[in-house]
Amino acid sequence: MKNEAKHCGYVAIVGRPNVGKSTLLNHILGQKISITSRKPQTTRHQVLGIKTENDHQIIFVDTPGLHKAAEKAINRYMNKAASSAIRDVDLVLFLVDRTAWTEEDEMVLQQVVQSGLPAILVVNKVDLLEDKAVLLPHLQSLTEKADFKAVIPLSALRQHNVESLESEVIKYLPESEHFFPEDQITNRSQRFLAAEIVREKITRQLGDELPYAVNVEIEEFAFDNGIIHISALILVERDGQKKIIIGEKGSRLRSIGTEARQDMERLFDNKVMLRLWVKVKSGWSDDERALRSLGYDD
Ligand code: GDP
Ligand code: MG
Ligand code: K
Repeated sequence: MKNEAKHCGYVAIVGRPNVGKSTLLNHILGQKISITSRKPQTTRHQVLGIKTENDHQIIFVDTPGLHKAAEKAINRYMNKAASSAIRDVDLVLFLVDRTAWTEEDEMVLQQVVQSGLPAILVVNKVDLLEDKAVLLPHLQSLTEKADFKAVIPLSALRQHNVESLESEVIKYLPESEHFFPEDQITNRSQRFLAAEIVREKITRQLGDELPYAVNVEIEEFAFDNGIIHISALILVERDGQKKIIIGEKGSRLRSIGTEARQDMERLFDNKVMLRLWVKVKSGWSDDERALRSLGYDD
């Protein structure tokens, strides 16, 4: 056995909605613990992704994208979660999209710079670049925006160049005992992950009608006779939203349930029996007290 010093540290993954933060985290961990979708702001809660390899343990913090309008309570909560993730970490990974630079990127950049933390700029989705020649001058211009430790172009989805990022990241981990057992990949419970999976399927299958209006609570999570029995309650704000989720003769809800169950079986490596219910609970996204009781204050 080698007798090398152990290293362990926290790494925040920040960037505007939809740049690929959750996709990157899931692929680094080799497991789906953070939900992804084409719509912005699918990640509402702070999720830790833990990767232990040899003497290094990296604890990733996935964050909701920072965004401008914080009118509703849920938006305020999300902004708070995003900016608090930048504190108390050893390194920041700042994700941007291949060529576009937006006002939202600029906002996140300000937070990164103000934090004074070492930061690596990750330019994601390079697989979508038709003309690779535009990449170099773009990387050059990004380098000038701040004093980044490194600038790494990659594709989180196609898994291109993700290893170079990982080998760069471990340089910034302080010498420390590991905080988590080596086989633990997340701080979240199976219950929490089950709720996130249901929410992801709803977000993916439905149009923009239901941006923040949906919340999922796990009412039952029980292991019985080799099967995990899960009951999930889908809370919406209005009756119309309930109808959309249920769909024609329940078809939408069934298809959400099928996809969610398949993902759960893969994640938990076990047969799953999933029951879904939809209930109207009006105004939950604009009521901070209701948010607290649903677990948004952690
Ligand atoms: P987040 O909001 O920053 O967490 O972004 P997500 O991880 O949810 O990704 C948003 C969308 O971008 C999803 O549809 C992903 O499949 C897609 N995506 C993420 N990374 C890549 C990539 O490297 N290449 C391509 N083509 N799409 C990506
Ligand atoms: Mg995300
Ligand atoms: K997203």
